[in-house]
Amino acid sequence: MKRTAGAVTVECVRGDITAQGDVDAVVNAANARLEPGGGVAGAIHRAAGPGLAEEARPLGPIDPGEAVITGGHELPNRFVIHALGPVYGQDRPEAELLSRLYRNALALAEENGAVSVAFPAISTGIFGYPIEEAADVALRTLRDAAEGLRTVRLVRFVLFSEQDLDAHERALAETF
Ligand code: AR6
Repeated sequence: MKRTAGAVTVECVRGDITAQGDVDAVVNAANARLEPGGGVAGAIHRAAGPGLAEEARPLGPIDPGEAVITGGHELPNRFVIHALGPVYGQDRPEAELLSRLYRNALALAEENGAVSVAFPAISTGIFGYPIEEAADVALRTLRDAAEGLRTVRLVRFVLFSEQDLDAHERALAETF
C-alpha cells in the first residue's frame, strides 16, 4: 500500500529489512551500545558483517530517541541508521521518544543525501510497544515531517508479519 504527501511517497510492505536493495538507508532497531543483538539488529548485523559493529560501537552509547548513522558494509544499502526505541512501560513518555527517534532518523538520512529510507517497526518486538500505537506514532510523525523533507522521497515500512502490516496500512490510510 502506498500514499503520497507532497513529494514524498510512503509505503508499507511485508518483508525483511535486510533485503531492501533499492533503498539508500535502512534503519536498525538498535540497542544502546550499538552491538549486534536479536530481532532486527541481529538480522542487520549478520547480513552486514562484522565491520558494521566495528564502525557503530564507538558511536554509542545512545539514549532512547537518538540515532546515529554508519555505512552499510555488506548490506545492499549505502547507510544504516541505528536508532534506539523506548522500552514500553520503562522509557517515558514512550510516544514522544518514539516520535523523536523517527525525526532524528529522517534528519540523518537528509544530512547524508539519502533519497529512500526503510524502517522496521521499531520498539514493537523485544521492547514491547503495542503495534497499533507504534504505527500511529510513526505515521503521524512522518506526516508532520514530510513537508520539510528535502532529499528523502520514499519512506518504506518493512513489516515482518501480516498483522504488523495491517496495523501500519490502517495507520497510513488514516493519516495520509
Ligand atoms: N526485517 C523486518 N522486521 C523484522 C526483522 C527483519 N529481518 N526481524 C524482526 N523484525 P526488535 P525492538 C520485526 O525486537 O523492539 C534487539 O535485540 C519484529 O517482528 O528487533 O526495537 C536490539 O539489540 C518486530 O515487529 O526491535 C535491542 O536490544 C520489529 O521488527 C532490542 O532488540 C522490531 O523488533 C530492540 O527491540
